[in-house]
Amino acid sequence: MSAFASTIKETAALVEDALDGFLPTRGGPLGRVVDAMRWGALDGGKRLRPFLVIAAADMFDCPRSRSVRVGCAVEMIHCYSLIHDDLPAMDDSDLRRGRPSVHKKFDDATAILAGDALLTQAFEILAEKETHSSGDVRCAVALELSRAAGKIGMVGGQMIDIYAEQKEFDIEGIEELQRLKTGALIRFSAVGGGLIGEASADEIAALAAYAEDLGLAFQIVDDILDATADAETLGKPAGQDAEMDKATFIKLLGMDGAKSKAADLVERCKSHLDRFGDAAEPLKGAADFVFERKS
Ligand code: GRG
Repeated sequence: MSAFASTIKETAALVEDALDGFLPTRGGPLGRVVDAMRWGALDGGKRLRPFLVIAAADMFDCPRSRSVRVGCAVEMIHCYSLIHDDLPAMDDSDLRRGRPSVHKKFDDATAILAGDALLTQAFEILAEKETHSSGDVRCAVALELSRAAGKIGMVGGQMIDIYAEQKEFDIEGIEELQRLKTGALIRFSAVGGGLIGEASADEIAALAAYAEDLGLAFQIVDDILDATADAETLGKPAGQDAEMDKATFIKLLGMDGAKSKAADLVERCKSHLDRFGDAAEPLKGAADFVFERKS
């Protein structure tokens, strides 16, 4: 296993334990929503966003007891978005992370409530004193996450995406959509790690620049993986027929163009961290991981 793979595994285990503790099982109707939250949030996923929070916070010697909580908050928001995205009214997916999606395992109403409860619990965790002794720091993190998750962030991006199915996108349009839909939470993760570690404004700006390029690279790689999977299903070369009704980087740039843009973004995102020296190696490793990932 590469050094980076064992580092992300180690932080994922910390996050898994903390999420498990935040979602204690119980009986009755309340137990049903908690079971659905657990199904949607535990035991799966790469935990990339919490990794970014923890690795960014580590650079400023922030105690893990704090950064893991911020990592759990952003992972809860991410899992809520996946649960809602899988619903019949949105992407209508039966599977998530290799097993039945929450509405398939439970039902639509339970999936909606489980997503809502993960969303609200994320902010409960951030507001609690254990996250930071300073109310100002807790508030700054919560403000940043609410903006990243809401109408000027992920929800706004999802809205544009849903209503854009028939629209022609140019490269600026698709970059703007993805900056909101997937980029905003990735940006939050690095910036939130800086905030909880009490980084300076300049340091936060460098983390934001890193994460903005990383978020775009992440989405381009996601499009490449989707197009490759579609092509395998259709038995055609990747990029020729992949989801041509939907705006993707592959449609606009071609497979080779998309790969080269992702590679350039990954190199550029790492350069924003040069000022941090060796302390930034885990975040630079995350960028390579995003580029090389297979799922
Ligand atoms: C429903 C409000 C609302 C928003 C949904 C992000 C999103 C918005 C929907 C997800 C659709 C999707 C699959 C987008 C592609 C990029 C993406 C977010 C992939 C999943 O993230 P990973 O690869 O997943 O980090 P894991 O399972 O590893 O956590």
